[in-house]
Amino acid sequence: MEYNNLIVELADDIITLTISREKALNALNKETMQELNHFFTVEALQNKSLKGIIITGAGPKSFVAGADIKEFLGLDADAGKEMAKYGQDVFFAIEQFHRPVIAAVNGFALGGGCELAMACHMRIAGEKARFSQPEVNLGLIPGYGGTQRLVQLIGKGKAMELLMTADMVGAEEALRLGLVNHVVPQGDEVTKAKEILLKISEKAPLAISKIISCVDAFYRICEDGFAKEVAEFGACCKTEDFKEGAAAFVERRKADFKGR
Ligand code: DAK
Repeated sequence: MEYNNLIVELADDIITLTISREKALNALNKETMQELNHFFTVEALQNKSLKGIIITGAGPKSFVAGADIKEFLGLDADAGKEMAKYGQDVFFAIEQFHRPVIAAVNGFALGGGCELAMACHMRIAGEKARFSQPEVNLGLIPGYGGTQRLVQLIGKGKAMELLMTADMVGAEEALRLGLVNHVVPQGDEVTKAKEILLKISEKAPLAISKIISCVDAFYRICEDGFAKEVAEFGACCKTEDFKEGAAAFVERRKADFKGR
């Protein structure tokens, strides 16, 4: 399949998958989510000698700056729930992929971008990487698993703080929190991810796949949490605050939330 928003490059049996919407800081629009779904559930499964996948963002500035806010305008509760469920399923496909998937975070990883990185098996950050779940600025909550995977990775207290304040953390702080595995000089993220994938590729492939499914099994207890996230995301889409938050972003002004 030809992709409009993904660049797929194969070298040494490793695929580097670049999210490529640089003008929108690689924000995940609907089409990009559909392409990611096709890539992980169809195309990547056909490569039998695949050693692993690296996901990164096009350009010097951003990994993925979130879901595409311009597509949110006019989203109602049912469409919101449907979108959250679809996105969660795409990210489950990444999380459960049978070969290792590493996020090479080269810049902003915000909202859906941070959620995408967290769905990968590991994260390598460049020095300029910045992480945040800023959904509350838009009158929303994370919809692609952020309320669940952030807690899994960094623990409840700090996850509560980041989810409620929308604070951005830099690469070193992300390393300290356990959100990323390594921080490398800016521009070396893909190289470091490749180095790790080549090391893993010397190990028994079936054992590696089983590690992924067993570690995943530990977290399946959270399935209810993911379902709750979908339901509450849909509920947010009905609020006036959400309409105000999304409009304020597009109009480049501060949102005036009324709690309705
Ligand atoms: N969506 C759409 N366009 C975006 C974008 C985004 N998330 N982020 C940036 N852009 C666009 C900007 O609008 C701008 O485009 P033009 O206006 O020039 O056409 C271009 O990218 C460059 O951005 P800036 O001019 O703003 O660049 P700066 O360097 O000044 O600022 C920034 C960079 C990353 C700090 C800023 O762009 C920013 O704050 N971006 C928004 C970050 C954010 O709030 N992201 C969304 C997080 S919420 C859902 C499931 C999940 C989610 C939503 C729905 N459903 C199930 C329905 C997840 C939500 C999120 O991800």
